[in-house]
Amino acid sequence: MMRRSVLFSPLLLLSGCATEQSIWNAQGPAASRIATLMWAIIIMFLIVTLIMWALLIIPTFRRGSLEEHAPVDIGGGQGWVALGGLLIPLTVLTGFFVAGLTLMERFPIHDPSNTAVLRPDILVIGHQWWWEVHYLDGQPDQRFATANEIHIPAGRPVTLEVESQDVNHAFWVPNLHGKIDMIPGHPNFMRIEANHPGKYVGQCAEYCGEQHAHMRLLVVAQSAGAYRAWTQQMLEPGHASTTPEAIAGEQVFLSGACSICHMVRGTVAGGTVAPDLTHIGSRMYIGTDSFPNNKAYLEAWVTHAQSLEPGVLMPDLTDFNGVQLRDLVAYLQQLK
Ligand code: HEC
Ligand SMILES: [Cu+2]
Repeated sequence: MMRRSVLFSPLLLLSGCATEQSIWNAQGPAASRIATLMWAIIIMFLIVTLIMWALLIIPTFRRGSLEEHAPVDIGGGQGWVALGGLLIPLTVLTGFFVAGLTLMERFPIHDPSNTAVLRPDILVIGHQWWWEVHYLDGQPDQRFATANEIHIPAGRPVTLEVESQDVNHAFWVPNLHGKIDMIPGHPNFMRIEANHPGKYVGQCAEYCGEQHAHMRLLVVAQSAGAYRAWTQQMLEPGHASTTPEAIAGEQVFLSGACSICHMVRGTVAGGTVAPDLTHIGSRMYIGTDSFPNNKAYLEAWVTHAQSLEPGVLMPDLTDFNGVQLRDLVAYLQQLK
């Protein structure tokens, strides 16, 4: 029993990963198709490898005359070379090349029956090292921006337009779809769909500098009702401060450096070079989905962003006393 569990531990590790960011656990139609092709390639690879090993090992157990073991160029055998070196690789690789191209064609970026001009639902702009997210759906007064946490309705395709503000990035949520490049000045499109409500973790998949590894992403798929409620919440301006701490914290935020870089809609903070903080209190993580969004991490982030994520484009801000820091974090937390 013991030995068997040790034997299967690599498999257990794989299934352990499958609950989060994983290509083995397809949660949308596009990811399922990619996974099918992946399994076909893995199985074909195993078959070819097994045959190769058999061809190598079986002759070593054969006894026979010297004549029988003569080099191939004497006894003929070019047929084997042509078969194993040319015909089989050509057939297998051409087959997968065609299968790959056919699969790519099956990812329409918008409904093929809809001939209207392509209009994406969400625009995602990559920054060093965070994601700017604009909801373009609906009427102009229904549009809003947020960052790092993308909500989508479950069971419905959503068209994304992706590009970059600085260097190349790549958008990748393995449970939902393949990778797509985010290139400055060159928009790309992708249609993602999640079969069920849930949280799907993504990651920038193109090396983009020092904090590339922390450039995580969270996609939250919700039921239609929950999604509608979320968009209504996002359309609201920043929550008015009511507690004494939050009121004091708002003053710290607006009078300090924060408002130069960050936006909180409904206040004078109108910075656009950093994540929109209008509803930061409602996000699950901070630091581009790298740390839990709680009091301790918010305090650490504001004063020591450079220790948590060295090189990140937010300086350490240490000009406040303890009370001001507490108030500032209270203000951020109530921005739901
Ligand atoms: C020089 C510009 C700049 C200033 C000033 C600045 N920030 Fe930031 N801030 C950033 C950038 C850039 C990021 C994104 C960092 C990353 O790559 O994850 C960020 C991220 C954050 C985040 C995490 C957001 C998320 O969704 O992950 C919080 C919270 C935050 N800043 C709060 C503050 C507060 C509070 C202040 C003022 C005390 C402040 N910032 C001042 C540039 C700035
Ligand atoms: Cu990157």
